Amino acid sequence: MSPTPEALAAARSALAQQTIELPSWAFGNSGTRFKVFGQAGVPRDPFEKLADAAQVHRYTGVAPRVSLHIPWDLVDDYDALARHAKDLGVQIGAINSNLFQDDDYMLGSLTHPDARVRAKAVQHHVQCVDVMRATGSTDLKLWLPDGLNYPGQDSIRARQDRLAESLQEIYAALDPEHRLILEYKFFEPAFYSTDIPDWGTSLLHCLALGERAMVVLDTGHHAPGTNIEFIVAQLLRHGRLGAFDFNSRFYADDDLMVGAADPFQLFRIMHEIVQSGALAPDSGVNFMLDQCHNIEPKIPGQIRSVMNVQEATAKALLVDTAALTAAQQSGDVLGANGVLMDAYNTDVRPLLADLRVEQGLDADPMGAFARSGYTETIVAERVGGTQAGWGA
Ligand code: PSV
Ligand code: MN
Ligand code: MN
Repeated sequence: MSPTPEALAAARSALAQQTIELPSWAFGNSGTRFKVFGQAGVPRDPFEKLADAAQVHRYTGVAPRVSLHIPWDLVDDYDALARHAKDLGVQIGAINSNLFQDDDYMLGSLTHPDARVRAKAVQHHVQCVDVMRATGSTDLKLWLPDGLNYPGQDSIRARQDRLAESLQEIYAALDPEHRLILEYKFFEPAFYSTDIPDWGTSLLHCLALGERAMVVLDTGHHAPGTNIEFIVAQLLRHGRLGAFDFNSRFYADDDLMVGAADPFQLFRIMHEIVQSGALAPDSGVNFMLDQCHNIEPKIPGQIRSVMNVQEATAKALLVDTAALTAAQQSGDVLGANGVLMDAYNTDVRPLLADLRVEQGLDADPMGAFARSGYTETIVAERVGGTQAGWGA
């Protein structure tokens, strides 16, 4: 069944308001633990990363914010960086702290047995809050690499107590308009026991902190087979889904382009978002990408990712909710599943192309960027680009 004109119009207006936040680290060189492949023309500093991110916004119209990672994006003058972003038509989004590249953190950061190391990790967040003040960012994003490799290495329970205390100190350093958003990941770099391995642990810490603490769901941070849309529904039900880190995984934390590995999963996630009304700009859910483009060109990689999120969202918006509810309530299992699959199988690309043209954009963002000559310009102008941060 094709969508009615009313359903298409409603989908268009919801899509016109959607925004997706880009990670600054997607634009620098990156790789795996085996090799970082350098690409010509990559940014040499955070100012150039913002310039590249602004290209993604320029051609998609829906990517107006850029997350920073500190200290990968360390600059002397954050006011100047925020002004630069504004001049480019974008703004600074979430500030990510970094607790995974300092020798002191070998046995943990916010959970470390030594109070000196914990204090150092807390202090790093106080500095991140200063960056938030200078850039107008409202989200402080924490991902904790802390954990154990061997049973008995440390007390699992004591680490949770230390974590709760450290998080309390960080939360107390926030301004009233700031949020603390807390990511989880089931393994890596620790392999036996991770200190925030799952959404339940993240949620418990958030509940203890207060209402401005929210869970971040990175789609790559789950065991194979995990029903991620269930987690989305559950967190939304409790008003604690603060943000997504979107990416694709075939195996673990692959950080590949969102929608590449499992577009159907992305659709199912967006269906829960739409059903809960969480797509609205004031819903409090920040739709961010957390990806690295190791072998593909970076700006087009981000453009494609943004488009993949838009396509999954458009399909979710086209679910015939009345028909779905009727089928669900009458116990029509196949009918209900059919309604969902009809929406998933709709080709939404013409709808999105029309919407872009209506917004004064090119119908084909990938082609328009390729034709712009931007890649050739940066390849000629930027010599000696640096790494995204991984392995830097
Ligand atoms: C950790 O794997 C993670 O997903 C966190 O979000 C980090 O901040 C990010 O990767 C860095 O790329
Ligand atoms: Mn992440
Ligand atoms: Mn990750």
